[in-house]
Amino acid sequence: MKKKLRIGIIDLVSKGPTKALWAKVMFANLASIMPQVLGVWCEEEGHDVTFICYTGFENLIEELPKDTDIVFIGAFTQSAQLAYALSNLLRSKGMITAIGGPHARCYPQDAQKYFDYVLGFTDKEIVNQVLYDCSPHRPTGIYASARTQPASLPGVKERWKFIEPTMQKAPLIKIVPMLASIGCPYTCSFCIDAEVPYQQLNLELMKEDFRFLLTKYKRPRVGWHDPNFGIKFDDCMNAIEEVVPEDSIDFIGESSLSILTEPHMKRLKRNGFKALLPGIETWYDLGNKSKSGQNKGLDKVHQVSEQINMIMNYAPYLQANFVLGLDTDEGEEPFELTKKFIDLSPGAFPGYSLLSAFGEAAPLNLEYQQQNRVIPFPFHFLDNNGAMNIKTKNYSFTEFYDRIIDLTKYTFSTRAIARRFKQNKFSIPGWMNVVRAVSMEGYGRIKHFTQVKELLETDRKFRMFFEQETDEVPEFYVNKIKKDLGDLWQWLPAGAINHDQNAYLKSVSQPKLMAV
Ligand code: B12
Ligand code: SF4
Repeated sequence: MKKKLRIGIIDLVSKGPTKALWAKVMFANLASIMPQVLGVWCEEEGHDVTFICYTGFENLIEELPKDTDIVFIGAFTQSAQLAYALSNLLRSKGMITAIGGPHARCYPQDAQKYFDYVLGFTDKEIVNQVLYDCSPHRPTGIYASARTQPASLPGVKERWKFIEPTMQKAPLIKIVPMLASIGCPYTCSFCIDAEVPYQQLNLELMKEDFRFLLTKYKRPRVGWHDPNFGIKFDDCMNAIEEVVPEDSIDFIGESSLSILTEPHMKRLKRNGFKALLPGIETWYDLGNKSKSGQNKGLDKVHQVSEQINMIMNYAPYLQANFVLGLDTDEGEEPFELTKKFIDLSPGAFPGYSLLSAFGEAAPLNLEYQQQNRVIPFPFHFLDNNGAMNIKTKNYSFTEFYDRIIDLTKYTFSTRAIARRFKQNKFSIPGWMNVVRAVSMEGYGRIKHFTQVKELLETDRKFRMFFEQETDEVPEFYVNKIKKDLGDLWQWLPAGAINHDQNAYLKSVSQPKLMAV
Protein backbone atom coordinates (compact mmCIF):
# COMPACT_ATOMS: atom_id res chain seq x y z
CA MET A 1 0.00 0.00 0.00
CA LYS A 2 1.12 3.53 -0.75
CA LYS A 3 2.56 5.30 2.31
CA LYS A 4 0.92 8.57 3.33
CA LEU A 5 3.71 11.16 3.51
CA ARG A 6 4.05 14.38 5.46
CA ILE A 7 5.30 16.83 2.89
CA GLY A 8 6.73 20.33 3.36
CA ILE A 9 6.77 22.80 0.46
CA ILE A 10 8.77 26.02 0.76
CA ASP A 11 8.65 28.80 -1.82
CA LEU A 12 11.77 30.92 -1.23
CA VAL A 13 10.82 34.42 -2.27
CA SER A 14 13.33 36.07 0.04
CA LYS A 15 16.98 35.08 0.07
CA GLY A 16 17.26 35.46 3.83
CA PRO A 17 15.58 36.96 6.88
CA THR A 18 14.62 40.61 6.36
CA LYS A 19 12.78 43.48 8.01
CA ALA A 20 12.58 45.64 4.87
CA LEU A 21 9.33 47.51 4.27
CA TRP A 22 9.40 46.66 0.54
CA ALA A 23 9.64 42.97 1.44
CA LYS A 24 6.73 43.26 3.86
CA VAL A 25 4.55 44.96 1.25
CA MET A 26 5.55 43.16 -1.93
CA PHE A 27 7.32 39.81 -1.41
CA ALA A 28 4.17 37.70 -1.03
CA ASN A 29 3.15 39.07 -4.42
CA LEU A 30 6.29 37.57 -5.97
CA ALA A 31 5.34 34.03 -4.95
CA SER A 32 5.71 31.31 -7.58
CA ILE A 33 2.94 29.20 -9.08
CA MET A 34 4.71 25.83 -9.14
CA PRO A 35 5.07 25.29 -5.35
CA GLN A 36 1.29 25.81 -5.14
CA VAL A 37 0.79 23.38 -8.02
CA LEU A 38 2.96 20.85 -6.23
CA GLY A 39 0.78 21.25 -3.13
CA VAL A 40 -2.31 20.38 -5.17
CA TRP A 41 -0.64 17.37 -6.80
CA CYS A 42 0.65 15.99 -3.47
CA GLU A 43 -2.75 16.32 -1.80
CA GLU A 44 -4.42 14.66 -4.80
CA GLU A 45 -2.22 11.65 -4.03
CA GLY A 46 -3.47 11.60 -0.43
CA HIS A 47 -0.44 13.12 1.30
CA ASP A 48 -0.44 15.83 4.02
CA VAL A 49 1.05 19.15 2.93
CA THR A 50 2.50 22.04 4.95
CA PHE A 51 3.04 25.01 2.67
CA ILE A 52 5.26 28.02 3.44
CA CYS A 53 5.81 31.02 1.23
CA TYR A 54 9.02 32.42 2.75
CA THR A 55 9.01 36.20 2.55
CA GLY A 56 11.88 36.68 5.01
CA PHE A 57 9.69 37.08 8.09
CA GLU A 58 8.85 33.42 8.87
CA ASN A 59 10.73 30.95 11.04
CA LEU A 60 11.12 28.16 8.52
CA ILE A 61 12.07 25.48 10.97
CA GLU A 62 9.33 26.19 13.49
CA GLU A 63 6.64 26.25 10.82
CA LEU A 64 7.50 22.77 9.49
CA PRO A 65 6.04 19.86 11.48
CA LYS A 66 8.85 17.91 13.17
CA ASP A 67 7.79 14.61 11.58
CA THR A 68 7.95 15.90 7.98
CA ASP A 69 9.20 13.19 5.59
CA ILE A 70 10.21 15.23 2.57
CA VAL A 71 10.60 18.94 1.89
CA PHE A 72 10.39 20.48 -1.61
CA ILE A 73 12.10 23.84 -1.94
CA GLY A 74 11.36 26.18 -4.86
CA ALA A 75 14.30 28.52 -5.45
CA PHE A 76 15.66 31.12 -7.83
CA THR A 77 19.44 31.13 -8.13
CA GLN A 78 19.65 34.17 -5.86
CA SER A 79 18.21 31.97 -3.07
CA ALA A 80 20.48 28.99 -3.75
CA GLN A 81 22.77 29.53 -0.76
CA LEU A 82 19.75 29.88 1.53
CA ALA A 83 18.27 26.72 -0.02
CA TYR A 84 21.53 24.79 0.45
CA ALA A 85 21.81 25.83 4.12
CA LEU A 86 18.18 24.95 4.72
CA SER A 87 18.53 21.56 3.05
CA ASN A 88 21.55 20.78 5.21
CA LEU A 89 19.62 21.67 8.35
CA LEU A 90 16.53 19.66 7.32
CA ARG A 91 18.62 16.62 6.38
CA SER A 92 20.29 16.81 9.81
CA LYS A 93 16.77 16.38 11.24
CA GLY A 94 16.21 13.25 9.16
CA MET A 95 14.20 14.76 6.33
CA ILE A 96 14.58 14.12 2.59
CA THR A 97 14.99 17.25 0.47
CA ALA A 98 14.15 18.16 -3.12
CA ILE A 99 14.72 21.37 -5.07
CA GLY A 100 12.88 22.72 -8.12
CA GLY A 101 12.50 26.05 -9.89
CA PRO A 102 14.83 28.32 -11.87
CA HIS A 103 17.95 27.36 -9.88
CA ALA A 104 17.43 23.64 -10.36
CA ARG A 105 16.81 24.19 -14.08
CA CYS A 106 19.97 26.26 -14.45
CA TYR A 107 22.47 24.56 -12.10
CA PRO A 108 21.34 20.94 -11.65
CA GLN A 109 24.82 19.47 -11.07
CA ASP A 110 25.59 21.92 -8.29
CA ALA A 111 22.21 21.41 -6.60
CA GLN A 112 22.69 17.63 -6.68
CA LYS A 113 25.48 18.07 -4.12
CA TYR A 114 23.04 19.40 -1.53
CA PHE A 115 19.65 17.81 -2.27
CA ASP A 116 18.34 14.25 -2.54
CA TYR A 117 16.32 15.20 -5.64
CA VAL A 118 16.82 17.96 -8.18
CA LEU A 119 13.90 18.58 -10.52
CA GLY A 120 13.96 20.24 -13.93
CA PHE A 121 10.71 20.40 -15.93
CA THR A 122 8.22 19.10 -13.40
CA ASP A 123 4.94 17.36 -14.08
CA LYS A 124 2.75 15.25 -11.85
CA GLU A 125 4.42 12.03 -12.94
CA ILE A 126 7.88 13.25 -11.93
CA VAL A 127 6.55 14.34 -8.54
CA ASN A 128 4.87 10.97 -8.02
CA GLN A 129 8.11 9.17 -8.86
CA VAL A 130 9.96 11.20 -6.25
CA LEU A 131 7.27 10.58 -3.64
CA TYR A 132 7.29 6.86 -4.38
CA ASP A 133 11.07 6.65 -4.02
CA CYS A 134 11.37 9.17 -1.14
CA SER A 135 14.77 8.08 0.17
CA PRO A 136 18.15 9.69 0.79
CA HIS A 137 20.47 10.06 -2.22
CA ARG A 138 23.82 11.30 -0.90
CA PRO A 139 26.39 12.53 -1.63
CA THR A 140 24.86 13.08 -5.09
CA GLY A 141 21.15 13.65 -5.47
CA ILE A 142 19.04 12.29 -8.32
CA TYR A 143 18.25 14.60 -11.21
CA ALA A 144 14.83 14.11 -12.78
CA SER A 145 13.11 16.10 -15.47
CA ALA A 146 10.07 15.67 -17.67
CA ARG A 147 10.85 15.87 -21.38
CA THR A 148 8.83 19.07 -21.78
CA GLN A 149 6.86 21.58 -19.77
CA PRO A 150 3.54 20.19 -18.47
CA ALA A 151 0.58 20.49 -20.83
CA SER A 152 -1.74 21.66 -18.05
CA LEU A 153 -1.50 22.99 -14.50
CA PRO A 154 -4.07 23.33 -11.70
CA GLY A 155 -5.76 26.73 -11.80
CA VAL A 156 -6.44 29.35 -9.14
CA LYS A 157 -9.46 27.53 -7.71
CA GLU A 158 -7.46 24.37 -7.05
CA ARG A 159 -4.45 26.33 -5.77
CA TRP A 160 -6.55 28.61 -3.56
CA LYS A 161 -5.74 26.70 -0.39
CA PHE A 162 -2.10 27.77 -0.88
CA ILE A 163 -2.75 31.16 -2.51
CA GLU A 164 -4.97 32.46 0.29
CA PRO A 165 -2.45 32.22 3.18
CA THR A 166 0.20 33.72 0.90
CA MET A 167 -2.05 36.66 0.02
CA GLN A 168 -2.70 37.23 3.70
CA LYS A 169 0.98 38.11 4.01
CA ALA A 170 0.54 40.97 1.54
CA PRO A 171 -0.92 43.80 3.61
CA LEU A 172 -1.77 46.36 0.91
CA ILE A 173 -1.78 45.10 -2.65
CA LYS A 174 -2.65 41.45 -3.32
CA ILE A 175 -1.59 40.04 -6.69
CA VAL A 176 -2.85 36.55 -7.57
CA PRO A 177 -0.46 34.68 -9.88
CA MET A 178 -1.87 33.07 -13.04
CA LEU A 179 -0.53 31.51 -16.22
CA ALA A 180 -2.21 31.61 -19.63
CA SER A 181 0.72 30.10 -21.52
CA ILE A 182 4.12 28.48 -21.13
CA GLY A 183 7.19 29.01 -23.32
CA CYS A 184 7.62 31.61 -26.04
CA PRO A 185 7.66 31.58 -29.85
CA TYR A 186 10.65 33.97 -29.95
CA THR A 187 14.19 32.71 -29.62
CA CYS A 188 16.23 35.46 -27.87
CA SER A 189 19.44 33.52 -27.33
CA PHE A 190 20.02 34.87 -23.80
CA CYS A 191 16.63 33.68 -22.53
CA ILE A 192 15.64 30.54 -20.63
CA ASP A 193 12.62 30.18 -22.91
CA ALA A 194 14.54 30.47 -26.18
CA GLU A 195 14.13 26.73 -26.79
CA VAL A 196 10.89 26.09 -24.91
CA PRO A 197 8.00 25.72 -27.37
CA TYR A 198 5.05 28.04 -26.89
CA GLN A 199 1.88 26.42 -25.48
CA GLN A 200 -1.41 28.12 -24.76
CA LEU A 201 -2.94 26.68 -21.57
CA ASN A 202 -6.60 25.72 -21.23
CA LEU A 203 -8.85 28.75 -21.71
CA GLU A 204 -11.90 27.12 -20.09
CA LEU A 205 -9.89 26.69 -16.88
CA MET A 206 -8.82 30.32 -17.10
CA LYS A 207 -12.46 31.43 -17.34
CA GLU A 208 -13.41 29.26 -14.37
CA ASP A 209 -10.59 30.90 -12.40
CA PHE A 210 -11.84 34.42 -13.21
CA ARG A 211 -15.35 33.51 -12.06
CA PHE A 212 -13.89 32.06 -8.87
CA LEU A 213 -11.64 35.05 -8.17
CA LEU A 214 -14.53 37.47 -8.57
CA THR A 215 -16.22 35.70 -5.65
CA LYS A 216 -13.11 36.14 -3.49
CA TYR A 217 -12.16 39.80 -3.97
CA LYS A 218 -14.19 42.89 -4.81
CA ARG A 219 -11.64 43.90 -7.39
CA PRO A 220 -9.06 41.16 -7.88
CA ARG A 221 -5.56 41.82 -9.15
CA VAL A 222 -3.96 39.19 -11.38
CA GLY A 223 -0.25 39.01 -12.20
CA TRP A 224 0.38 36.98 -15.35
CA HIS A 225 3.52 34.84 -15.01
CA ASP A 226 3.62 34.10 -18.75
CA PRO A 227 7.05 34.86 -20.19
CA ASN A 228 5.21 36.70 -22.96
CA PHE A 229 1.52 37.36 -22.34
CA GLY A 230 -0.92 37.60 -25.23
CA ILE A 231 0.81 35.69 -28.01
CA LYS A 232 -2.65 34.31 -28.83
CA PHE A 233 -4.07 37.71 -28.11
CA ASP A 234 -7.64 37.32 -29.37
CA ASP A 235 -8.12 33.96 -27.66
CA CYS A 236 -6.99 35.35 -24.31
CA MET A 237 -9.00 38.55 -24.57
CA ASN A 238 -12.12 36.69 -25.71
CA ALA A 239 -11.82 34.46 -22.66
CA ILE A 240 -11.53 37.49 -20.36
CA GLU A 241 -14.40 39.31 -22.06
CA GLU A 242 -16.68 36.30 -21.85
CA VAL A 243 -16.62 36.09 -18.07
CA VAL A 244 -15.13 39.26 -16.57
CA PRO A 245 -17.37 42.36 -16.50
CA GLU A 246 -15.50 45.20 -18.27
CA ASP A 247 -12.56 46.54 -16.24
CA SER A 248 -13.37 44.66 -13.02
CA ILE A 249 -10.08 42.77 -12.59
CA ASP A 250 -6.73 44.61 -12.67
CA PHE A 251 -4.15 42.80 -14.75
CA ILE A 252 -0.35 43.01 -14.81
CA GLY A 253 1.54 41.30 -17.61
CA GLU A 254 4.88 40.92 -19.37
CA SER A 255 4.38 41.25 -23.15
CA SER A 256 6.67 42.00 -26.04
CA LEU A 257 6.24 45.31 -27.88
CA SER A 258 5.10 43.49 -31.01
CA ILE A 259 1.93 42.55 -29.10
CA LEU A 260 1.29 46.01 -27.65
CA THR A 261 -0.10 47.73 -30.76
CA GLU A 262 -2.68 50.55 -30.45
CA PRO A 263 -5.73 48.40 -31.29
CA HIS A 264 -4.53 45.81 -28.76
CA MET A 265 -3.93 48.54 -26.17
CA LYS A 266 -7.52 49.79 -26.55
CA ARG A 267 -8.77 46.31 -25.82
CA LEU A 268 -6.32 45.79 -22.96
CA LYS A 269 -7.44 49.05 -21.35
CA ARG A 270 -11.10 48.09 -21.63
CA ASN A 271 -10.25 44.88 -19.83
CA GLY A 272 -8.37 46.38 -16.90
CA PHE A 273 -4.72 45.95 -17.90
CA LYS A 274 -3.04 48.50 -15.63
CA ALA A 275 0.62 47.52 -15.64
CA LEU A 276 2.74 46.23 -18.51
CA LEU A 277 6.36 45.14 -18.59
CA PRO A 278 7.62 45.01 -22.18
CA GLY A 279 11.20 43.99 -22.91
CA ILE A 280 13.21 46.39 -25.07
CA GLU A 281 16.48 44.66 -24.07
CA THR A 282 18.87 46.47 -26.44
CA TRP A 283 18.96 49.19 -29.10
CA TYR A 284 20.88 46.99 -31.53
CA ASP A 285 19.28 43.59 -31.80
CA LEU A 286 16.11 41.53 -31.40
CA GLY A 287 14.11 43.63 -33.88
CA ASN A 288 11.57 40.82 -34.41
CA LYS A 289 10.54 40.92 -30.78
CA SER A 290 9.96 44.67 -30.65
CA LYS A 291 8.62 44.95 -34.21
CA SER A 292 11.32 47.53 -34.87
CA GLY A 293 12.56 45.42 -37.81
CA GLN A 294 15.93 46.56 -39.09
CA ASN A 295 15.77 49.76 -37.06
CA LYS A 296 18.78 50.12 -34.77
CA GLY A 297 20.37 52.77 -32.57
CA LEU A 298 18.76 56.21 -32.46
CA ASP A 299 16.07 55.26 -34.99
CA LYS A 300 15.00 52.41 -32.75
CA VAL A 301 14.95 54.75 -29.71
CA HIS A 302 12.55 57.11 -31.48
CA GLN A 303 10.34 54.33 -32.75
CA VAL A 304 10.20 52.49 -29.41
CA SER A 305 9.66 55.71 -27.39
CA GLU A 306 6.74 56.65 -29.54
CA GLN A 307 5.20 53.25 -28.99
CA ILE A 308 5.86 53.32 -25.24
CA ASN A 309 4.18 56.73 -24.96
CA MET A 310 1.21 55.42 -26.92
CA ILE A 311 0.98 52.37 -24.59
CA MET A 312 1.09 54.62 -21.53
CA ASN A 313 -1.94 56.52 -22.80
CA TYR A 314 -3.82 53.29 -22.11
CA ALA A 315 -1.96 51.62 -19.21
CA PRO A 316 -0.82 53.88 -16.35
CA TYR A 317 2.17 51.78 -15.24
CA LEU A 318 4.91 50.58 -17.54
CA GLN A 319 8.28 49.03 -16.82
CA ALA A 320 10.57 48.91 -19.86
CA ASN A 321 13.14 46.14 -19.45
CA PHE A 322 16.71 46.39 -20.69
CA VAL A 323 19.70 44.04 -20.60
CA LEU A 324 22.98 45.89 -20.06
CA GLY A 325 26.30 44.53 -21.32
CA LEU A 326 25.26 42.47 -24.34
CA ASP A 327 28.04 41.77 -26.82
CA THR A 328 26.40 44.11 -29.33
CA ASP A 329 26.99 47.05 -26.95
CA GLU A 330 30.13 49.12 -27.38
CA GLY A 331 31.32 52.51 -26.13
CA GLU A 332 29.05 55.19 -24.68
CA GLU A 333 26.35 55.00 -27.34
CA PRO A 334 24.08 52.28 -25.88
CA PHE A 335 23.99 54.08 -22.53
CA GLU A 336 23.42 57.49 -24.10
CA LEU A 337 20.60 56.03 -26.19
CA THR A 338 18.92 54.72 -23.04
CA LYS A 339 19.22 58.18 -21.49
CA LYS A 340 17.61 59.60 -24.62
CA PHE A 341 14.80 57.07 -24.19
CA ILE A 342 14.30 58.27 -20.59
CA ASP A 343 13.94 61.84 -21.88
CA LEU A 344 11.55 60.83 -24.64
CA SER A 345 9.43 58.46 -22.51
CA PRO A 346 9.56 60.05 -19.06
CA GLY A 347 6.63 58.04 -17.64
CA ALA A 348 8.23 54.62 -18.15
CA PHE A 349 10.14 52.96 -15.32
CA PRO A 350 13.33 51.47 -16.79
CA GLY A 351 14.16 48.03 -15.40
CA TYR A 352 17.82 47.20 -15.92
CA SER A 353 19.32 43.72 -15.80
CA LEU A 354 23.05 43.13 -16.00
CA LEU A 355 23.69 40.44 -18.59
CA SER A 356 23.78 37.19 -16.61
CA ALA A 357 24.49 33.62 -17.67
CA PHE A 358 22.31 31.45 -15.44
CA GLY A 359 24.09 28.11 -15.88
CA GLU A 360 22.41 26.07 -18.55
CA ALA A 361 19.36 28.30 -18.92
CA ALA A 362 20.09 29.70 -22.34
CA PRO A 363 21.82 28.58 -25.56
CA LEU A 364 24.10 31.61 -25.41
CA ASN A 365 25.53 30.46 -22.07
CA LEU A 366 27.27 27.56 -23.75
CA GLU A 367 29.12 30.04 -25.96
CA TYR A 368 30.15 32.14 -22.95
CA GLN A 369 31.49 29.03 -21.25
CA GLN A 370 33.31 27.91 -24.39
CA GLN A 371 34.91 31.35 -24.53
CA ASN A 372 35.78 31.08 -20.81
CA ARG A 373 33.95 34.31 -20.04
CA VAL A 374 31.86 33.20 -17.05
CA ILE A 375 32.97 34.40 -13.62
CA PRO A 376 31.96 32.24 -10.62
CA PHE A 377 30.16 34.92 -8.60
CA PRO A 378 28.30 33.21 -5.75
CA PHE A 379 24.69 32.40 -6.70
CA HIS A 380 23.43 34.76 -4.00
CA PHE A 381 24.34 37.72 -6.25
CA LEU A 382 22.90 36.33 -9.47
CA ASP A 383 19.70 38.35 -9.42
CA ASN A 384 20.49 40.40 -12.54
CA ASN A 385 21.99 43.22 -10.49
CA GLY A 386 24.12 42.06 -7.56
CA ALA A 387 26.81 40.90 -9.99
CA MET A 388 27.37 40.49 -13.70
CA ASN A 389 28.87 37.04 -14.16
CA ILE A 390 30.04 37.45 -17.74
CA LYS A 391 33.18 39.21 -18.79
CA THR A 392 31.99 42.03 -21.03
CA LYS A 393 33.18 41.86 -24.62
CA ASN A 394 33.71 45.52 -25.33
CA TYR A 395 34.26 47.14 -21.92
CA SER A 396 36.71 46.84 -19.06
CA PHE A 397 34.84 46.26 -15.79
CA THR A 398 35.75 49.71 -14.45
CA GLU A 399 34.46 51.38 -17.61
CA PHE A 400 31.30 49.25 -17.51
CA TYR A 401 30.59 50.09 -13.86
CA ASP A 402 31.26 53.77 -14.55
CA ARG A 403 28.68 53.69 -17.30
CA ILE A 404 26.01 51.81 -15.33
CA ILE A 405 26.49 54.14 -12.34
CA ASP A 406 26.09 57.11 -14.65
CA LEU A 407 22.98 55.63 -16.29
CA THR A 408 21.42 54.64 -12.95
CA LYS A 409 22.06 58.13 -11.54
CA TYR A 410 20.47 59.66 -14.64
CA THR A 411 17.47 57.32 -14.37
CA PHE A 412 16.93 58.11 -10.69
CA SER A 413 17.89 61.78 -10.66
CA THR A 414 15.43 64.08 -8.89
CA ARG A 415 14.45 65.49 -12.28
CA ALA A 416 13.75 62.06 -13.80
CA ILE A 417 11.83 60.86 -10.72
CA ALA A 418 9.71 64.02 -10.73
CA ARG A 419 8.99 63.79 -14.47
CA ARG A 420 8.01 60.12 -14.09
CA PHE A 421 5.72 60.96 -11.17
CA LYS A 422 4.07 63.76 -13.15
CA GLN A 423 3.57 61.53 -16.18
CA ASN A 424 2.08 58.83 -13.91
CA LYS A 425 -0.48 61.51 -12.97
CA PHE A 426 0.47 61.38 -9.26
CA SER A 427 -1.28 57.98 -9.06
CA ILE A 428 -0.62 54.90 -6.85
CA PRO A 429 1.64 53.43 -9.58
CA GLY A 430 3.40 56.79 -9.60
CA TRP A 431 4.04 56.55 -5.87
CA MET A 432 5.29 53.00 -6.30
CA ASN A 433 7.79 54.24 -8.86
CA VAL A 434 9.03 56.89 -6.44
CA VAL A 435 9.43 54.29 -3.67
CA ARG A 436 11.29 51.95 -6.04
CA ALA A 437 13.55 54.79 -7.10
CA VAL A 438 14.56 55.95 -3.64
CA SER A 439 14.87 52.45 -2.14
CA MET A 440 16.71 49.32 -3.30
CA GLU A 441 16.28 49.67 -7.02
CA GLY A 442 17.43 53.23 -7.56
CA TYR A 443 19.53 54.62 -4.74
CA GLY A 444 20.35 51.13 -3.36
CA ARG A 445 21.87 50.04 -6.67
CA ILE A 446 23.82 53.27 -7.12
CA LYS A 447 25.37 52.62 -3.71
CA HIS A 448 26.17 48.97 -4.54
CA PHE A 449 27.61 49.70 -7.99
CA THR A 450 29.72 52.52 -6.55
CA GLN A 451 31.14 50.22 -3.87
CA VAL A 452 32.01 47.61 -6.51
CA LYS A 453 33.65 50.23 -8.74
CA GLU A 454 35.74 51.56 -5.82
CA LEU A 455 36.87 48.06 -4.85
CA LEU A 456 37.79 47.35 -8.48
CA GLU A 457 40.07 50.37 -8.36
CA THR A 458 41.57 49.88 -4.92
CA ASP A 459 41.56 46.16 -4.03
CA ARG A 460 43.84 44.04 -6.17
CA LYS A 461 42.43 40.68 -5.02
CA PHE A 462 38.90 41.89 -5.71
CA ARG A 463 39.86 42.93 -9.22
CA MET A 464 41.71 39.64 -9.82
CA PHE A 465 38.43 37.79 -9.28
CA PHE A 466 36.72 39.90 -11.93
CA GLU A 467 39.67 39.41 -14.27
CA GLN A 468 39.46 35.61 -13.77
CA GLU A 469 42.96 35.49 -12.28
CA THR A 470 41.64 33.81 -9.13
CA ASP A 471 38.53 31.83 -8.15
CA GLU A 472 38.74 33.02 -4.56
CA VAL A 473 35.49 34.84 -3.84
CA PRO A 474 36.25 38.35 -2.48
CA GLU A 475 35.49 38.94 1.19
CA PHE A 476 33.07 41.71 0.23
CA TYR A 477 30.71 39.08 -1.24
CA VAL A 478 31.29 36.42 1.45
CA ASN A 479 30.43 38.93 4.21
CA LYS A 480 27.26 39.93 2.43
CA ILE A 481 26.07 36.31 2.22
CA LYS A 482 26.91 35.81 5.87
CA LYS A 483 24.88 38.85 6.84
CA ASP A 484 21.92 37.95 4.62
CA LEU A 485 21.63 34.33 5.78
CA GLY A 486 21.61 35.28 9.45
CA ASP A 487 21.34 32.19 11.70
CA LEU A 488 21.29 29.85 8.70
CA TRP A 489 24.86 30.83 7.75
CA GLN A 490 26.18 28.17 10.15
CA TRP A 491 24.29 25.52 8.13
CA LEU A 492 25.78 26.49 4.78
CA PRO A 493 27.82 23.42 3.76
CA ALA A 494 31.55 23.85 3.26
CA GLY A 495 32.31 24.85 -0.32
CA ALA A 496 28.72 25.90 -1.06
CA ILE A 497 29.77 29.46 -1.84
CA ASN A 498 31.68 28.22 -4.87
CA HIS A 499 30.39 26.55 -8.00
CA ASP A 500 31.78 25.30 -11.28
CA GLN A 501 30.84 28.07 -13.69
CA ASN A 502 31.51 25.80 -16.67
CA ALA A 503 29.42 22.84 -15.50
CA TYR A 504 27.05 23.23 -18.46
CA LEU A 505 29.82 22.92 -20.99
CA LYS A 506 31.18 19.85 -19.22
CA SER A 507 27.74 18.26 -19.00
CA VAL A 508 26.81 18.47 -22.69
CA SER A 509 28.91 15.45 -23.48
CA GLN A 510 27.43 13.44 -20.59
CA PRO A 511 23.77 12.37 -20.48
CA LYS A 512 22.11 14.14 -17.59
CA LEU A 513 18.69 12.52 -17.44
CA MET A 514 18.35 9.62 -15.01
CA ALA A 515 15.24 7.66 -14.25
CA VAL A 516 14.10 7.73 -10.66
C1 B12 B 1 7.13 35.31 -14.32
C2 B12 B 1 8.57 35.60 -13.95
C3 B12 B 1 8.78 36.40 -12.83
C4 B12 B 1 7.63 36.94 -11.99
C5 B12 B 1 7.11 35.86 -11.05
C6 B12 B 1 8.22 35.16 -10.28
C7 B12 B 1 7.87 33.83 -9.71
N1 B12 B 1 7.94 33.75 -8.43
O1 B12 B 1 7.59 32.85 -10.40
C8 B12 B 1 8.33 38.14 -11.27
C9 B12 B 1 8.14 39.39 -12.11
C10 B12 B 1 7.84 38.44 -9.84
C11 B12 B 1 9.78 37.71 -11.34
C12 B12 B 1 10.75 38.16 -10.48
C13 B12 B 1 12.06 37.75 -10.54
N2 B12 B 1 12.65 37.07 -11.53
CO1 B12 B 1 11.66 36.19 -12.94
N3 B12 B 1 10.88 35.32 -14.39
C14 B12 B 1 9.65 35.08 -14.70
C15 B12 B 1 9.58 34.31 -16.04
C16 B12 B 1 9.25 35.32 -17.14
C17 B12 B 1 8.59 33.16 -16.10
C18 B12 B 1 8.73 32.09 -15.04
C19 B12 B 1 7.53 31.16 -15.05
O2 B12 B 1 6.69 31.22 -14.17
N4 B12 B 1 7.40 30.22 -16.00
C20 B12 B 1 6.33 29.23 -16.02
C21 B12 B 1 6.68 28.01 -15.13
C22 B12 B 1 5.55 27.00 -15.10
O3 B12 B 1 7.79 27.39 -15.75
P1 B12 B 1 9.24 27.33 -15.08
O4 B12 B 1 9.50 28.56 -14.33
O5 B12 B 1 10.16 26.88 -16.11
O6 B12 B 1 9.04 26.15 -14.02
C23 B12 B 1 9.16 24.76 -14.37
C24 B12 B 1 10.27 24.10 -13.57
O7 B12 B 1 11.35 24.97 -13.29
C25 B12 B 1 9.59 23.56 -12.35
N5 B12 B 1 9.49 24.38 -11.15
C26 B12 B 1 9.36 25.71 -11.04
N6 B12 B 1 9.27 26.06 -9.77
C27 B12 B 1 9.31 24.95 -9.03
C28 B12 B 1 9.26 24.75 -7.65
C29 B12 B 1 9.35 23.45 -7.14
C30 B12 B 1 9.31 23.25 -5.66
C31 B12 B 1 9.49 22.35 -8.03
C32 B12 B 1 9.61 20.98 -7.50
C33 B12 B 1 9.54 22.56 -9.42
C34 B12 B 1 9.45 23.85 -9.90
O8 B12 B 1 8.27 23.28 -12.79
C35 B12 B 1 7.89 24.10 -13.88
C36 B12 B 1 7.21 23.20 -14.89
O9 B12 B 1 8.12 22.40 -15.56
C37 B12 B 1 11.05 33.77 -16.14
C38 B12 B 1 11.65 33.76 -17.56
C39 B12 B 1 11.09 32.68 -18.39
N7 B12 B 1 10.91 33.00 -19.64
O10 B12 B 1 10.84 31.58 -17.92
C40 B12 B 1 11.86 34.77 -15.29
C41 B12 B 1 12.99 34.22 -14.45
C42 B12 B 1 12.51 32.97 -13.77
N8 B12 B 1 13.20 35.28 -13.48
C43 B12 B 1 14.44 35.47 -13.16
C44 B12 B 1 14.91 36.41 -12.20
C45 B12 B 1 16.42 36.55 -12.09
C46 B12 B 1 14.01 37.12 -11.40
C47 B12 B 1 14.36 38.10 -10.29
C48 B12 B 1 15.55 37.76 -9.40
C49 B12 B 1 14.55 39.46 -10.97
C50 B12 B 1 14.86 40.59 -10.01
N9 B12 B 1 16.06 41.09 -10.08
O11 B12 B 1 14.05 40.95 -9.22
C51 B12 B 1 13.03 38.12 -9.47
C52 B12 B 1 13.01 37.07 -8.33
C53 B12 B 1 11.62 36.83 -7.75
C54 B12 B 1 11.55 35.73 -6.71
N10 B12 B 1 10.38 35.19 -6.43
O12 B12 B 1 12.53 35.33 -6.11
C55 B12 B 1 15.34 34.49 -13.90
C56 B12 B 1 15.75 33.35 -12.98
C57 B12 B 1 17.12 32.81 -13.24
C58 B12 B 1 17.56 32.00 -12.08
N11 B12 B 1 18.21 30.88 -12.36
O13 B12 B 1 17.39 32.38 -10.95
C59 B12 B 1 14.42 34.08 -15.10
C60 B12 B 1 14.67 32.68 -15.66
C61 B12 B 1 14.61 35.15 -16.20
C62 B12 B 1 16.03 35.26 -16.67
N12 B12 B 1 16.71 36.32 -16.29
O14 B12 B 1 16.56 34.43 -17.38
N13 B12 B 1 9.98 36.81 -12.35
S1 SF4 C 1 10.51 37.35 -26.13
FE1 SF4 C 1 11.00 37.37 -23.93
S2 SF4 C 1 10.30 35.35 -23.17
FE2 SF4 C 1 10.41 35.23 -25.41
S3 SF4 C 1 12.45 34.35 -25.87
FE3 SF4 C 1 12.64 36.60 -25.95
S4 SF4 C 1 13.26 37.27 -23.88
FE4 SF4 C 1 12.47 35.13 -23.76
